[in-house]
Amino acid sequence: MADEMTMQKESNFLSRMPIWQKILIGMIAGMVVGVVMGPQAEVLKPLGTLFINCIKMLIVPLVFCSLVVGVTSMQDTKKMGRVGIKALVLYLGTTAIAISIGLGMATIFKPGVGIDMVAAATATGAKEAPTLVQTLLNMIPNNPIQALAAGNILQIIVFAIGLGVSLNLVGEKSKPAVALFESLAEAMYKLTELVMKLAPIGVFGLMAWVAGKYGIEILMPLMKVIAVVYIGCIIQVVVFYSGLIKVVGRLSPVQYLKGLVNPAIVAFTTTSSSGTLPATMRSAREDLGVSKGISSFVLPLGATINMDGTALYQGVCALFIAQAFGVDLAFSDYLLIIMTSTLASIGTAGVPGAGLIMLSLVLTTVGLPMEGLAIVAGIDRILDMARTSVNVCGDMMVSVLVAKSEKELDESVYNSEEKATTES
Ligand code: DAS
Repeated sequence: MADEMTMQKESNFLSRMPIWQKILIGMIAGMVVGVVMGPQAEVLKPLGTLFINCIKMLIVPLVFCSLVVGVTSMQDTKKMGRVGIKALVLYLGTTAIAISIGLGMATIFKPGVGIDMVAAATATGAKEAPTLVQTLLNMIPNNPIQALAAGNILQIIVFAIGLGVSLNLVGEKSKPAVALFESLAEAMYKLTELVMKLAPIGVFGLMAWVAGKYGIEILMPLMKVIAVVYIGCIIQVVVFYSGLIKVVGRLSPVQYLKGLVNPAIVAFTTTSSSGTLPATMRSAREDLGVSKGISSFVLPLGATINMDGTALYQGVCALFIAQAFGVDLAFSDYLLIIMTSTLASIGTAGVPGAGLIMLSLVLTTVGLPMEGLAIVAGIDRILDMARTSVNVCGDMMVSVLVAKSEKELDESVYNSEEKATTES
């Protein structure tokens, strides 16, 4: 009887524990187990893969249904255009600031000085940068079903917006279809909630694998790069984003930072903005009071084209590689890095490691040796954790500011001390 009572108490305690504490415990436990087990911790990776696959399963149906609902909830097409323009201006502006912070940090701390690398005679080919026209044309799906099946998020966004606008224009007859999408979106939100209960276990498996794979000693020579990227990311979120929330949104930066906890941790451990989208949308709505219409429109867009953390990382790594190979950069090279990193970050997919692939664009454009990729590739997962978290924090900041400007921010939710992180 006493044992049953104890087990009951323990299960009540665990069920009452806030989800973010469970995720944090999973993360710390994973790091400890990974360091103890070393490379053998690889056996725990499937726990993380299971969690990542579950959230990947959500992405396409969640983005598609919530975007259609987001658009149909804005009957006023003019308003949707206004919201889109506000989001795009904020997304591009914050990306340019992120790159500038990255370049400034790497210029001050010079992480690459002292590492004498000699570029090989022939630089290996890099990913060709699609022209702006090509990038825009590629956003229109030839076959929307194929775009959905392939998970081409940019094409899914374009098709969902088109479908939503068309349903608005059809009017009365579209009510059953809109109702169907609304119930499908609700179902996706509920499925997200269920999948998020797996987060602590998934995070444990991912962190054990990462800690076991990298250990501590391997990171020593590259600790400076990691430190510069992480400090830059913290400045971007705690100073720049919080400052915009305070000055532009006239809202409490503390409440904004509290609302970030869940999605930031999920982004940190999964290194996937798209994969974190279900958690991002849930926290934006339930912790920060962003309306469904705004969150369903602004966040999928941001998870696809707004990668401030990636842009900051590309600024740091471009300078790190230039310093490591002794290449002097002119002012025009810095401008080139800012422009290329902005475009490269827009083109970066919200999936693990995408930023490293796009870094080759920046290196080629500025004429830096591609061998530099190999140096940073070794610690890419560690850097990806920070940059993905910033990507997600930037999306949430923009959704709050846009919702506030459209009077679609529930400030009673935004200012409440109770956050979804307090729910089990
Ligand atoms: N991991 C990417 C993301 O999901 C970012 C990156 O690789 O730079 O946002």
